[in-house]
Amino acid sequence: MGTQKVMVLHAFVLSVLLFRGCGCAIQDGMLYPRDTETRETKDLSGVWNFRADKSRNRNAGFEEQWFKQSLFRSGGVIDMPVPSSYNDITQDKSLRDFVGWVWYDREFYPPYSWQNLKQRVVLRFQSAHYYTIVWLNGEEIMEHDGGHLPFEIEVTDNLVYGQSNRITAAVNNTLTPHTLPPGTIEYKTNTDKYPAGYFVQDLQMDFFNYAGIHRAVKLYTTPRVYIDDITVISDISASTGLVNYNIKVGGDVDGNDVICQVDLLDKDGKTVSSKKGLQDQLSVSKAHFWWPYTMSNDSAYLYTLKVSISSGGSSDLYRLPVGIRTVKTTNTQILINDKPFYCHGVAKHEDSDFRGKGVDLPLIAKDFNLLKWLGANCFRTSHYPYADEIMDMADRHGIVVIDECPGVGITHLENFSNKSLTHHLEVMEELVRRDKNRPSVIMWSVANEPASEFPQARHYFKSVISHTRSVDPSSRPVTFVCDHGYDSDIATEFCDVICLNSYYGWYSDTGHTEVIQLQLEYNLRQWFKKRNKPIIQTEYGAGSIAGIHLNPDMAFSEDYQVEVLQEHFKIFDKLRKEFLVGEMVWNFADFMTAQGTNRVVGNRKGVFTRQRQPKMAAYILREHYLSIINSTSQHSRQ
Ligand code: GCB
Repeated sequence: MGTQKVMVLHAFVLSVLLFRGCGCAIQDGMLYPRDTETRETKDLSGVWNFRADKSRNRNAGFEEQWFKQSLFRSGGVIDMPVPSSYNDITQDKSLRDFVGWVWYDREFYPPYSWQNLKQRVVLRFQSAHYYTIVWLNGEEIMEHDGGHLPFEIEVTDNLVYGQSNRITAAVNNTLTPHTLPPGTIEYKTNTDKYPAGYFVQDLQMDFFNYAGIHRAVKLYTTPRVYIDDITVISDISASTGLVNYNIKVGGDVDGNDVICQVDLLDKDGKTVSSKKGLQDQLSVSKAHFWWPYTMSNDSAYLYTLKVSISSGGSSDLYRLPVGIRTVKTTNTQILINDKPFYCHGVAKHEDSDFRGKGVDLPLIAKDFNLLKWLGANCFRTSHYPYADEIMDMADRHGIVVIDECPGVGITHLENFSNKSLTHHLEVMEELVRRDKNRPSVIMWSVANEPASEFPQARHYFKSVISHTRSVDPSSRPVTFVCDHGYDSDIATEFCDVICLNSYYGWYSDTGHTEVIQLQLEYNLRQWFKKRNKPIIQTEYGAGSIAGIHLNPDMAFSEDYQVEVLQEHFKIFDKLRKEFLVGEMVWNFADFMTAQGTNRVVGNRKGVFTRQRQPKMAAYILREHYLSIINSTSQHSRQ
């Protein structure tokens, strides 16, 4: 096969096939699967069969129809844990760096009790990276474009009882100019240097493109007439909490025939307010508001919204955790429940040894303990939506979240095309649908460091931001994170809060900590002058290799990282009294990146190592955050 032909084939496999646009996944409410008296979940996490399609055109799986029978019948398989990234599980370098389709399958037996005609059964992937096609018993049932967010399909009529059922999933990690994040496939055509058909994936982001089934796969049941979606918007009036709710019913029913009972329960299970009807307002006198843990001794209070519906002989019940709180901004403040909130936290990644981006409860629990130990009261989900389990913890622990979509690396002209924009709008819809009821989420971030100086950026971000506002009924602030100069950016005017990344003393004037204060203060003041909006420094920092100490310090020593941070603190402490509403160090922990000469087995700007042990920087950050907590005595603010 000539080089030209192989190139064409790659282009076909990695782009056209990626976007067949079936769009058959459920597009409705997609409430998180929970066990209730009327619903049952079955977690299909475990060890699945796995094979990467290493054929030259990456298309053997489709040509040979691997989905038609058990994967082991069409070739060799290996054990692959779900959830997990597949990249770091084996000793095979070509699998770690693989680009293209990988195939998974597993069998399961649906319980006879589900055969009851009154049940719907739904198959849900909590997330898979990046493009996924799913078959059940050899029949294609859904596909989904994008990682980090759930997708699902009703499979009631596809299941067979009394014998095993097989789920097959093909997942492709290829990033193109129109995916989020975007990337490009580069074909190396010089046959003096590269084998025929050679290509590499170029990334426009600074983290490893971990791939696979990253979160749980679940089956869950609902009754035939079911609670499809719940939207909650809370408000406060003096000490009274108001919960506006709207319930969408799914199934073959007219909304008028549905009886709906809504109860709000406190932590003791006591009903504090009740209403009948699909849409109304609940009122709670002397309510416990949802506060960040640094603002109250009674923080992170979650009520339970118990929704019960019935229609004909069918009834459904769902319980949603609800926090009562408001978020507003002025030109110099973020207000939570009308009190000023100063965000002192971190930017994170979903990243750790072995499982890559696979959801991992011990790691999640450890990270929240570390956040509390640091005195951090917020984090940004840089640079993509994090797992529900992480967001649940934030709700429960009173840690505030800037919820970011995977719009990282929008830096090439093609990334601003209508095709990219359309996808970006859909992703924001999916993110808002998933997280709209979370009290911890105080702001949406639609992108990280886009080319906001391009003329196309104005229309693009105006559209994404206004669309996000229109789909979030609770009017949370919306932003994108900017690394361009105040004099070149033309798109932050649509943001409610200006979020800025800069690396004084690191990417510029490396080694010169003496210029940090001057440059940082000048930049922040210019931005405030330009936009007259509150500002968060969403990234700043320096890399350090744990264990390297140098005095006098130099870049990559722990000592240098400490000095860079401390110089920033001085300006933050000053501007916090004016318009600065937050600071977030880059990064919480060291994380894996693509290989490159400026990355030492990953990005080392963590204040913790990748194994979550503290560097010197973690101790001084802690001291700084605890001093903020003490100086603002935020507990007494309410
Ligand atoms: C940034 C990016 C982040 C990088 C970081 C760095 O501005 O937002 O993704 O990892 O800088 O360390 O270069």
